Amino acid sequence: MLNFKNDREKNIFKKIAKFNNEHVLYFWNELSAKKKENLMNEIDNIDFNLINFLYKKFKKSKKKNNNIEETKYLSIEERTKEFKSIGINALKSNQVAFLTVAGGQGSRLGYNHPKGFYPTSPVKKKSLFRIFAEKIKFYSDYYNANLKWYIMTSEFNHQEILDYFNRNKFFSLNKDNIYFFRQGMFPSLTLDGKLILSEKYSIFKNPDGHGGILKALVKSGLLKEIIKQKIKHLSYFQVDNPMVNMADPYFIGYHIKQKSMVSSKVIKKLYPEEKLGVIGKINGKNSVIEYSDLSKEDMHAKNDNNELKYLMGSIAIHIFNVDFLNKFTKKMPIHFARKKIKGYDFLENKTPQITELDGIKFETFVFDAIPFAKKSIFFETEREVEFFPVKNKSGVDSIETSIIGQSKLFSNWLRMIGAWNGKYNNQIVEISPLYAPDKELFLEKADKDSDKINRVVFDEKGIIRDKIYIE
Ligand code: UD2
Repeated sequence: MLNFKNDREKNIFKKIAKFNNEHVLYFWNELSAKKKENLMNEIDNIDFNLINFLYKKFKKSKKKNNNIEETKYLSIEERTKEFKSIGINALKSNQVAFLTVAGGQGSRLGYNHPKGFYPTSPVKKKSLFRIFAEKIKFYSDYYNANLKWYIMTSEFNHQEILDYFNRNKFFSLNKDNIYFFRQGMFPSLTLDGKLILSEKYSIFKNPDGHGGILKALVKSGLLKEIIKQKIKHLSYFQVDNPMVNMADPYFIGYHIKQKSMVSSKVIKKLYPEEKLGVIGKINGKNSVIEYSDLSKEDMHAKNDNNELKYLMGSIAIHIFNVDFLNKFTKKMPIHFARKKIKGYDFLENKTPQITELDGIKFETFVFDAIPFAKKSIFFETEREVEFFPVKNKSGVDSIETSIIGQSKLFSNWLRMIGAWNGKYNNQIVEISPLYAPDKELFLEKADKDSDKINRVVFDEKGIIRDKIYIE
């Protein structure tokens, strides 16, 4: 028999009973007043009608062919110097700011801290956050600009990330130029549509997907701030890719020249199942169709040249026009993912225990804004230059593949200035972003530094060293 002391408690029970979720009050009688308050607040904040609606949608959902038509993208060969100079002007005049999404749980990596702390650079094992910070530091100095950095966190990791930046003295960036803001959370459900109790007094919620970014920017007041600072374009990237070129003047310039509202970098997929959203038109509108929403048939479809019909994949590097974000009022579609979630099991005739439950996570995706944009563009980049994500413990997109990819890329930069004459033979190579964060800037600087670089690359006998770090 549950004991409810006052009207508030009784009303909470009524609400929860109406939606058949009484199990979340299973431990009610043993909770302290504070814990009861916590649970009641959480229940108060749940929109049960929305949850029921989504659950019904989930039950009916099946992967369908999406009637995707092909769409255009700017190929690497089509880049021009004009884009570069437009991009550089925008960077120099502080019209561009950076936006990183770091609110995810990184469960695939099996790492107990926020993914941004993960040691990722080949030699110095710099964390992802440090690598990004050093790049931003370089660009700020190089362009003599006051470049701002917005980082989206979630309840899972907000404080830990803040403490980390504080501990590391904001990696020598101006602390006032870095902003942290939390995304929203959404309750997960069991496969039979029930809420999950992760603690006796708390309901399990997952971050609401990177599509929650707009809501979070508005709620935190940062969007207003961004507009006030006359920032026009937000260069968006995920926390998992150390080689992102977040200040790519060609991409920024093309985005501006085309008056694009949302721009996306794309690469050629290596194989049909590669976990990249593919680009195409749906109902005549540019879109990214997430790999998990693509039917098998579409995934493997070929065109007349026997190439994959949906070949170009998004690598989650975008530029958003601030004015577009400010006027955006559409509701983002919600996606479902089946996940293992830790929570109490409520099996009959058994005291509930914490276990791994089969659950459903609801999320929104930031690229679902693309079809709502009056103008959007896709821009090709090279996988070997810009895409070495760290997502899995081992195998594809893991730290091993990332380190090999980064080392090969850096050895190629050295080859271009004549400081690498042999084969790449599993050497571990790193060029600090503080020396040069991308190829063009490296070539510009390294030409004058060849003696120093040769001393780092070769040993006394003129043999390439196994570990090379240029700073
Ligand atoms: C993402 C893209 C995929 C492709 C690939 C390239 C999605 C849904 N898919 O796949 O199409 O471009 O990247 O690497 O994005 N995050 C949050 N809050 C959340 C959820 C995620 O900030 O609620 C962040 C997370 O910290 C990470 C990024 O978003 O930086 C990617 O999330 P993911 O791991 O779910 O996406 P992934 O790698 O399957």
